[in-house]
Amino acid sequence: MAGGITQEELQLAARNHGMPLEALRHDLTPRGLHYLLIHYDIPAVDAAAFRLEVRGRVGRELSLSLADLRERERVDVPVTFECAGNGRAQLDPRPVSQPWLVEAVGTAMWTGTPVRAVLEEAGLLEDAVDVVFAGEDRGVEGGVPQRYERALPVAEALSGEPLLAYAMGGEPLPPQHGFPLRLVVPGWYGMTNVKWLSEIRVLDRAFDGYQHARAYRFMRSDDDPGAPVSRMEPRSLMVPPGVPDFMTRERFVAPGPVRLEGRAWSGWAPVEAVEVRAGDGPWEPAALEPPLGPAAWRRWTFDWTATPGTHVLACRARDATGRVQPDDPPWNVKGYANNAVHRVTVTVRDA
Ligand SMILES: Nc1nc2c(c(=O)[nH]1)N[C@H]1C(S)=C(S)[C@@H](COP(=O)(O)O)O[C@H]1N2
Ligand SMILES: [Mo]
Repeated sequence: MAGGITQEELQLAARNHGMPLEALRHDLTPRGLHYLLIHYDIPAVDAAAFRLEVRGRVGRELSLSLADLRERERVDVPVTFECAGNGRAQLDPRPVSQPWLVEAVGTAMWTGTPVRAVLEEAGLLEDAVDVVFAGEDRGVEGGVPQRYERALPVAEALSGEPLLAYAMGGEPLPPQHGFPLRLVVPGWYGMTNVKWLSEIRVLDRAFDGYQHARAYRFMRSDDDPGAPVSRMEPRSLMVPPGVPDFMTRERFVAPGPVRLEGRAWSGWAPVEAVEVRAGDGPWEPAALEPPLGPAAWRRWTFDWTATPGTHVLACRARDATGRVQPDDPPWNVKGYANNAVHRVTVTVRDA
């Protein structure tokens, strides 16, 4: 499957767009340029009739309107999202699903209220194990009819970080990003951030729904149960310098000094270093700016002197756990977490 993509992959790619890499220039991804991933259809949710139901292994069930949620403690946090399938289309053989190259990323200011206080108010029973977050959207996946559901272990749900978000960039969520309410879990891959959220269900056992048991696992073969996908691996991307060729998107740059720039993030620990390499040259440190927040990307810059010829520019990030972007990450069946070094081919010539 190294060859051309199928009509079905194209159908997915036309619905689910990435962030144009030039938008890495913005601290917060402008509305509409944030990437988008929707497994089924965007559901129509009536905000006036909306309730968030909290049930299961709780002392007291809750039913909260949007007004109830807006009256609670309000938090604004910049959070970088990345789809777990980002980089999938660069794997060989290519896993067939949404064919992302490297652009399934974005950072937004999310506004909402902490999950923890809502769970504390409901009162988790002592046997609580997993907290399921269920969306209003429905579909069939792998032959299994379902609504989109993901869970967090109780300790993560109570960590204080996960938010019930009703605004993005200071405005109500747009339909495609989960109107009127979504979960936001800093540091985890995108699938965790359940959109069109309408139910929180506390279980006394590990959640075994489709999006845990079958999807979002690192599998080496079709019958490998695999380990679950959770936090984002470190990644850096660069704004492609110069101007593109329309079809190939190869870059053309004039000779002389060029300021390269990009962003880097990791869901495991702060990014500590970004390095840049031109052609077969050495890896050299980029300058890092402070992160926008503990769960958002950092800007980096690197001054490069462009000399005539064709060069492959590369960047890689390292986080405080020591995780580094690999040249070639290990392959897995569903194509998750391909955080290979970002490479951009540039031809340097006079304009
Ligand atoms: N209800 C629901 N939530 C969902 C999804 C979905 O299909 N349905 N897609 C998930 C996936 S795979 C990703 S990567 C993120 C994407 O969020 P965004 O479209 O707001 O960028 O939403 C997640 N939340
Ligand atoms: Mo995703």
